[in-house]
Amino acid sequence: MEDGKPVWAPHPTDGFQLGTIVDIGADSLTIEPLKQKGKTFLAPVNQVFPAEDDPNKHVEDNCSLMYLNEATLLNNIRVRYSKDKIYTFVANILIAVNPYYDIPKLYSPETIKQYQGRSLGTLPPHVYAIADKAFRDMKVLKMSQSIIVSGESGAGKTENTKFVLRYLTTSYGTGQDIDERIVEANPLLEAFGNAKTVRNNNSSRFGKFVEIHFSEKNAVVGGFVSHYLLEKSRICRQSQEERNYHIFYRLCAGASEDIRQRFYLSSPDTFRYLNRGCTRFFSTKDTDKQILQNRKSPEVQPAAGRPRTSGTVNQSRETLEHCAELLGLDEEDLRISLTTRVMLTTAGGAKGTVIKVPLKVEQANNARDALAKAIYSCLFDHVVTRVNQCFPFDASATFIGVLDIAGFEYFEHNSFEQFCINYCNEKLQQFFNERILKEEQELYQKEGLGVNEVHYVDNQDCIDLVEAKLVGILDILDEENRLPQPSDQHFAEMVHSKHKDHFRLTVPRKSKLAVHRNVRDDEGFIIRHFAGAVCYETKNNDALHMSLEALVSESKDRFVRELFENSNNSKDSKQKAGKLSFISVGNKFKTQLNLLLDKLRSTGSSFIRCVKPNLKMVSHQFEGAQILSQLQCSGMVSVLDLMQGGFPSRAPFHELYNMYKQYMPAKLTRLDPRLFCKALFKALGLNAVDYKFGLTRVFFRPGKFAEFDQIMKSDPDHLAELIKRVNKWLI
Ligand code: AD9
Ligand code: MG
Repeated sequence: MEDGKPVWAPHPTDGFQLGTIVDIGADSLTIEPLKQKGKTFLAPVNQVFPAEDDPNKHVEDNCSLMYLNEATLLNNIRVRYSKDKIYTFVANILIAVNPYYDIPKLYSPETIKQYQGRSLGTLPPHVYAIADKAFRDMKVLKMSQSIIVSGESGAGKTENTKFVLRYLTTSYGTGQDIDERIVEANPLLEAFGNAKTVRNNNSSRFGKFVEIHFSEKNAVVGGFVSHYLLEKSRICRQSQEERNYHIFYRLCAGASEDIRQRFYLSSPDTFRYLNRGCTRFFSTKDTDKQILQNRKSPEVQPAAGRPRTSGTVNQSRETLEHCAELLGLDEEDLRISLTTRVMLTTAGGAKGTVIKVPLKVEQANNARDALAKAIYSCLFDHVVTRVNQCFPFDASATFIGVLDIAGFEYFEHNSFEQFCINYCNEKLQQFFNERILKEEQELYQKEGLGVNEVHYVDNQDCIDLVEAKLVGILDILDEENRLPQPSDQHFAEMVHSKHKDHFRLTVPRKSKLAVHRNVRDDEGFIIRHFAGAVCYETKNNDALHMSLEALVSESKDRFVRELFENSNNSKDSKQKAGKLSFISVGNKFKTQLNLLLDKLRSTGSSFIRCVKPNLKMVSHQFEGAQILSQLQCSGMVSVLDLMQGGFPSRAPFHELYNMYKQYMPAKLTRLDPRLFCKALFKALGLNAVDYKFGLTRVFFRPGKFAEFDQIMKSDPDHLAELIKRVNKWLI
């Protein structure tokens, strides 16, 4: 950063601003902003970055910039976004900014055609380029592929996932029913698993991994959806401006008279579980489309028929009556199970006497809510099972899986749900580091390039804190729940006592000294995640009493009975008779997650990082500072550090040969590709520090490949001059 040259310095809302360095201190720099001459300010040295000469220039692959840092990345994305170019590559990673409006032709059938069979980088960055790369890699390497889509709520994960699925089935399907079914499973899953939140009108409240399976001949043969962590708290409570799952409002709004009567449906305002948030039937283009699509696919409809959790028991006798009827239960049994708790007494040595203890109002409310959550969560499992029955396959050679799962999150109150999501993100971040950072370094080694090792923060310690045997938080939680009197406070104490002085773990402080703004007075713990510290509360009201669970699993209604029979919950709790059935939600998720990661590790992978441009959810508004923090959270900054110190652009010898042989004299093209490149580079007088020859490809320093390409494709006069030089050098 020479004197007088423009630099990027921090800006509170834009992320960065252009300025020049006017003075250099011990650890801070004095910056004069370009836009406000004379108004100098101080900036920490490590937050000031060199800028490109032309701040309005943008590039398709960020790695072809001269300076790779978070500021030039942010600026490149900003300039491109202002021109409706929402996709940008950082090497093979795709960044996708949510445009919040339909960009004309961006996803048209013609665009789909264009991307088929084209190498990454030959066309503008696009989610289709990633989808096609996955397909070609699968075909050539005969290896399954996965595409990991990440980003915060409202960043566009689900939309991009749908574009990938649509692209693959349109391009490589067999033109049969199955292609459509894979795409059309989405509206159904979204009806039951998506809801309006303050961050996204169509927020996915579950994670999914959708696999498209292919035959030996690389044609679509079927699909499979795995789902993770449906948010259960929403069933009973929504914050202001948020809603319960879409399906409830749609049923209330659109069910036929017959169904309305059978299920005692009325306006959402009359249901306790729906009327405390927002009940508006909002109509986005999206939801209209979904409803229409639902109507087109009657064969998956039966699964949507029976969400019976709205209108649970309160003091009203009538509600109890309806609820008992719909669940196939005896009214009096249900009333007793909701208002009392069965306990085994050991008093006076009379071991095993069963007594019924009446519940306090709050406890009874919790029991009712736990029942509703358990039913809905079993119902959701059932919907996914039904969906999977719609695209069965006997045998598949390979698959392409797309992962759409919530990104790192923290709110004012963080519960077990956030804990699981963030634990999942730690695992995915580790996978990203492994694939991008570790493999990059391994490639340098394999190609015989002597470059310095790049260090990145390994988060294994954080993962161990959660999942280690016996001492991990999940096992401590299970242990707590095996106690006769589990308590939130005791659980938190156990976590702290087993991990004294753990770098990743701290006790929430009750005073202003709190280290994080999330800290509250409740019992809990703070975990220092890769993306920031989060305070978790250990309150848990999800426990479904045994008596309630036993009651429902013996319902007269076969459908209700089977819902519970097929869920793992009931099996678990029967084994551990008398215990609460939420015991292993955490450990079940751990198992699921580890299976997912094993699967991801066995596939080739691509990453799509989605970015939310603003909090207002509107088009054409780029809020730099919060976009920057998303890029930092997603690990993109470490990637840039690695690339800046290394050789981000690389091209196999044969590719360069094919690309440029047409411009070169025959004498040169008779050489084999490696020699061809060597001779060409020497003849051009390229600076040896700007590139390195590996065993199979040339590696370029940041920005140098673009320079080279420009020389090669410059005007005819210049090219003639070049050829002369090459000829001379060859003699
Ligand atoms: V959440 O974690 O599930 O809450 P997502 O999935 O990241 O979130 P989603 O894909 O649902 O976000 O996108 C939010 C909204 O942005 C969509 O409903 C669209 O209205 C809008 N969106 C997203 N991507 C695009 C796009 N490529 N073109 C146009 C888009 N609109
Ligand atoms: Mg989503």
